[in-house]
Amino acid sequence: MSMRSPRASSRRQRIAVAAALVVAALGVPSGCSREPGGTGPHRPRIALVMKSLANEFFDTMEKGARAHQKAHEVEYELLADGIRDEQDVARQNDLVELMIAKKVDAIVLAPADSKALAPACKKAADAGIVVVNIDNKLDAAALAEKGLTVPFVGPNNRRGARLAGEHLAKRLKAGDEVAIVEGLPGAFNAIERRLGFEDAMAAAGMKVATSQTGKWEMGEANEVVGAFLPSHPGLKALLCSNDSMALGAAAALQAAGKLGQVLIVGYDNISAVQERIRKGEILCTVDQHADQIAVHGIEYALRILRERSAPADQETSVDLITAESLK
Ligand code: ALL
Repeated sequence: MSMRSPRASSRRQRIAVAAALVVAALGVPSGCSREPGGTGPHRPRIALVMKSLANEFFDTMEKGARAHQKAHEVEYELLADGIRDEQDVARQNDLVELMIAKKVDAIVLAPADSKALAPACKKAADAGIVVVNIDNKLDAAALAEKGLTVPFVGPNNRRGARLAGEHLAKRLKAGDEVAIVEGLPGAFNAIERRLGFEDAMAAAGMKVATSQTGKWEMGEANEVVGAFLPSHPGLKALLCSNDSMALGAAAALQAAGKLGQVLIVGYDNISAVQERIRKGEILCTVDQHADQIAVHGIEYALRILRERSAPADQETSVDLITAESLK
């Protein structure tokens, strides 16, 4: 039979006090909600809603977020989910609705479509849920129409694409023909990347012979590039708005016997593309630090919950990745 000694119970009390001090020092949000029917404050629940988990970019994003949560376990709880297909906007909408039903404290969202997700964000905000937009910016007009302000934490995609385009331009001569492989047209970051590529090509005097969507997908890009290659035999480069599409473009060039002759630019810095850059099959990509994008959004959401303030947008970094920088 075990009896609790006064020494053991006072040790337990000391541990409880120490734990409370740690929690206080870590600044657990004061505005957090309470367990239903419970008495003590609970850790805020942050929902991370991503796009296609089949894309390494989002897998890296999720891993980064999970590592951050593990290191800040006492501060918050993380619920993470995403869609399987880049274009499944309806499913992503359902995921946001599900998080609203779960009464999370904040939703950190990388929207698959900049306009279509605005109503779900409004619904979340009306339910008192903090919404932080990451990665792909929500459409300003769609938000204004709903009378909603949602802070954006993410990169300047036009600048990132321009960096890659400028690097490519050094390998071309004025008047050379290039093609752009765009992301989904309803995504603001897809539009911005096209504009960034166009900026760089215009500044260097290149001719954009065609610009078509590969819908962010390897297979789609493979098809679209395979289809336009024969009608543009003089193409010198393909500027792809993400790495999945750069891989699809590389396969199309390989099938046409042109891999290595037509330069390829990607965006995301996924591992498969790093390998191709080292081999000289892809010229460069852009690192938007996938592992940190959601982390910045989560930290931002925690800050809003804590301070109940509405901080301004926050720009995250983009870096050019070349064979040189990978050494
Ligand atoms: C964007 C990301 C990545 C990704 C793409 C595909 O929002 O920034 O570039 O490859 O989505 O979903």
